[in-house]
Amino acid sequence: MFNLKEIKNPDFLKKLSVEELEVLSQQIRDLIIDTVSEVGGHLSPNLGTVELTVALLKALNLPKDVLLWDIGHQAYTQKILTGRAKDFHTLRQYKGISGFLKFREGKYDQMEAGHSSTAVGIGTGYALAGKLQNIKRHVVSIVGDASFANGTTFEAMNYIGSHDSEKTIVILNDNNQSISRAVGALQIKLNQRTQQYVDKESSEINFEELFKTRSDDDNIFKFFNVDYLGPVWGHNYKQLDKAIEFAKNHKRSIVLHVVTEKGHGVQYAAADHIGLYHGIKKMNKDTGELIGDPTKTTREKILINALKNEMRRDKNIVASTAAMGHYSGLIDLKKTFGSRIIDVGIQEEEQALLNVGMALSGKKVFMEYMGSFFQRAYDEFLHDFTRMEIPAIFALHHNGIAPASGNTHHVFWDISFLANIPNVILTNPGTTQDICDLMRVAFTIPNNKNSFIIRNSMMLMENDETAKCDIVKPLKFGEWKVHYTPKNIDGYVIAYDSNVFEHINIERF
Ligand SMILES: Cc1ncc(C[n+]2csc(CCOP(=O)(O)OP(=O)(O)O)c2C)c(N)n1
Repeated sequence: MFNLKEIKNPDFLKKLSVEELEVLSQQIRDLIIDTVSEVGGHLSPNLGTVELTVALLKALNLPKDVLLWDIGHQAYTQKILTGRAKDFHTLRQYKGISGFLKFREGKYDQMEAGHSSTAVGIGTGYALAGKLQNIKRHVVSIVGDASFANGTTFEAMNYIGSHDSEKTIVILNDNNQSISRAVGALQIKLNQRTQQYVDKESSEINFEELFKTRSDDDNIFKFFNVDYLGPVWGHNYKQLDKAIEFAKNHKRSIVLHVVTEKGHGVQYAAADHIGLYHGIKKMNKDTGELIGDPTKTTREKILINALKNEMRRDKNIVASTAAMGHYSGLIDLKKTFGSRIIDVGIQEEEQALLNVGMALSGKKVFMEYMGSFFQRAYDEFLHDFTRMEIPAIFALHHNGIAPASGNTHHVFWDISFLANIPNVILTNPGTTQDICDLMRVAFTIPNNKNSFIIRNSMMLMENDETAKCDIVKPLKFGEWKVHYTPKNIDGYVIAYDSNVFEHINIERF
């Protein structure tokens, strides 16, 4: 048994046998489950990367070598093995351990993120700097299969393949899932490859042979002039050790295709393909029962319910998401509206451009984004929608401060970056009934030439959380709602969002 809380750095891993590594992995899994079931956090992505992280920390010499986790939501094992197990109970709390990589937590966190698909590009920078500074080190970027499909990763691959002297190792952590079901052509291809070739049990794989045979295959990485090794099973230490060693000794940049299981080691999490255990609040760790009813009405769900009414009323409306439709419920509308509901995967820019084409063909386009991920589509918003006066409706969910996720997920920059763009109507419902009313306004403006934005707050109004949009009263432009008039007026508070009600309470008491 290991005393996880006493681990200061991962050096001790180098001496451990496979049996000892397996004991350690179980202890790490237990700590992750114990902690996340109490304080919340990313569960299944972390259960899926325990062995991969241990094998990498054993094979590399951090922080001399560079290990970059894309998004960083799956790096709990790295935190536990680099001196942070003792503070792990503070996960995602004020002044506690962040749910993502954070420089302030020490030298082992070599990048920061929260948004996807940046690790491979940052890896190219570390590799180039290594060459310029004449530093001999390994640079390893780990990216999930869903995040691989995002344009930023492809831009980095395009760079890597034409810069032979800047070697990087890209680990494709392929669990055949995004938060929920993964989509897209890359996913289909990878899945075919995995089904055909992955061998979970073998400890006798000859990696020289594997490299020669699989690299001859028609694969997208070869097309980018980057070598390929895999697939290997990411929960088998014998395979992982040899594959990582091969990648380290290989002279050229290489993609190591590691197949993992999201939720590995915990039956209910491994069986989940909806995304229930991707990120959780609290849970009964024995049964997997999620505490704090995840089906509870949220403002996203109210907005999507309003959308459903609008889509029934107007057959010309199409609605899309970028891999987040299970949170809002948008993806559930697929049963009713079929191909009028689109999930493009983690491709916020493609989502915008797809909708430009549809709008130019006469469709009424609705796009939902989690507000902070909308930053990815800023250029398309300005260059392809508002500049050309193309009418569109955007719902930006989760606005406000994101205390548990932290500053990568705060949604308030949008106010300043949207408010100064012409042809934008920026709205923010106060009550949940306002959401219904605003949705009707958005879809019925005659000859609209604007992008109509509905910022949708993270907060849930206790007093009217059941708004079902049965009755809709389109709001008028430029009209005020007076919610409360005090007897002695010394000044006014003008507010928007659900904060309106907090201001009223401050004033009253
Ligand atoms: C730009 C951006 N869009 C959306 C998200 C929300 N998000 C967080 S994790 C995730 C799924 C990532 O899937 P994958 O890269 O395959 O990693 P896995 O969680 O399966 O390990 C998504 C969509 C994000 N973090 N960043």
